[in-house]
Amino acid sequence: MSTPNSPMPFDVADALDEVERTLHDPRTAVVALGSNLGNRLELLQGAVDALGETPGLRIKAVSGVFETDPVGGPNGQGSYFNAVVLLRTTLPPSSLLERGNAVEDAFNRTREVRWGPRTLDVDILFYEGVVSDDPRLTLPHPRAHERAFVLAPWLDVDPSAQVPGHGAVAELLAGVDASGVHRRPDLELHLPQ
Ligand code: A4P
Ligand code: MG
Repeated sequence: MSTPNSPMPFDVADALDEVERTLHDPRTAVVALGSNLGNRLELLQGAVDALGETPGLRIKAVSGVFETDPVGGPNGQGSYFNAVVLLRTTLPPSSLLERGNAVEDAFNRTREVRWGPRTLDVDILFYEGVVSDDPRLTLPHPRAHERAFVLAPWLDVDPSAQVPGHGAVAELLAGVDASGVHRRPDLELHLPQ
């Protein structure tokens, strides 16, 4: 039994608190999807469905589909389809990242060239209450605040969204060049069945 004079070791108590907290207190998270190889719309819908099947994760809303000029990477890449998903989850951030990587792998994502063409990219933009500069999982995503291909679908799915440390998504989007980002009103993603 722990008394004020014989507390549990600090790190164990902290870890238990963390598990307890996430199990009972779902958090909002925001995930970006991108694809510029293969059937881009089917790939994005497949990612939404696969995320939606994850235990401890519920998708609340999905943005419109945006067709976007590639930023960075080799010349001659095709345009991307980008979208953003708003979700609630009891998974801690590290498990959400693992799940995102597993969904990428399920759609044959390979990683030969940084910023090169990809069937599917799943990035965590935001996880409620967590700021981290760990390179394995940086939160908020380190480039989200400067990228129109992320900010435009993020604003679409959550007009009041904020990027911690950077400000409102609406204001950030107004300050970047969005000329290569076009909403495709003829296309849409649906919530998982
Ligand atoms: N990582 C760290 N923080 C995060 C996070 N918040 N979410 C680590 C996801 N992953 C995070 O990612 C590399 C490493 O980042 C992972 O091991 C993970 O632990 P990756 O997906 O393997 O590689 P990547 O996607 O090529 O690199 P990166 O740095 O994620 O690239 P970006 O910044 O995502 O850019 N142009 C358009 N129009 N649309 C796009 O979607 N995407 C990119 C990729 C470039 N240009 C684009 C688009
Ligand atoms: Mg990525």
